[in-house]
Amino acid sequence: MTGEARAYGGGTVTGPHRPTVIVSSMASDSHTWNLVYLELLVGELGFDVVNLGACVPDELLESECLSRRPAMLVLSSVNGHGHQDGLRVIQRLRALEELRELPVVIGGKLGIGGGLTAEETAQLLLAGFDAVFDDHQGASSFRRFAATLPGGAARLSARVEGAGA
Ligand code: B12
Repeated sequence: MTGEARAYGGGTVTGPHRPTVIVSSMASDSHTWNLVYLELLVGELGFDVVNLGACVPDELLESECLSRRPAMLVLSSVNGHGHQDGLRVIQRLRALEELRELPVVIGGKLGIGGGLTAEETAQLLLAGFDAVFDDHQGASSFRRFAATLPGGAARLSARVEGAGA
């Protein structure tokens, strides 16, 4: 199947090479529709998506990132433990030389008391996340972040042109 045929939505992204983005939950979280949503969104932005699914053990996340060398890792959590899970996971990934530069973002319903506090968000960023998208921010800031990845801006404009916007 060609890159063009796999493109989601109205716009067509041409070109044979689509970088891979890994979408994943973390160990404690069994919710799945958030991952389906992200798979569609990231695909629409012009990337090939590997969706690791729910309740992903830290070891599997690490080995998938090492073997696939994705353009970005997108972590999603909605069960309220995302702040805790995220801190543990990012520390593990950033401890590996090979994954120090990998763009890693986290989003969803990350705490149990509504949105994260500024301090909790800062903890995640300091621990190594490149961006935190707690639910109150919406998807547009995530789209803007994805556009900053290598080839990302070109992908967005190719899509806008393809959609006739
Ligand atoms: C369905 C559901 C379940 C099902 C899940 C089935 C399945 N296969 O997914 C079951 C019954 C298993 C379940 C279990 C639990 N659930 Co539940 N569940 C829900 C429910 C009703 C809908 C979730 C859903 O599918 N939404 C549709 C998807 C598409 O949207 P979403 O998940 O909201 O994700 C959106 C955003 O968060 C955002 N997003 C998510 N990730 C990311 C990442 C990035 C990078 C970005 C940019 C955006 C983003 O984009 C998505 C689209 O807008 C919600 C309540 C609700 N109405 O939302 C509660 C809810 C998520 N569950 C909740 C809880 C507490 C639990 C349990 C702990 C309950 C319990 N005591 O056992 C367990 C946890 C199990 C576990 N180990 O994780 C809470 C979480 C509270 C919190 N975070 O503060 C919620 C919010 C209910 C509530 N109001 O209390 N749950």
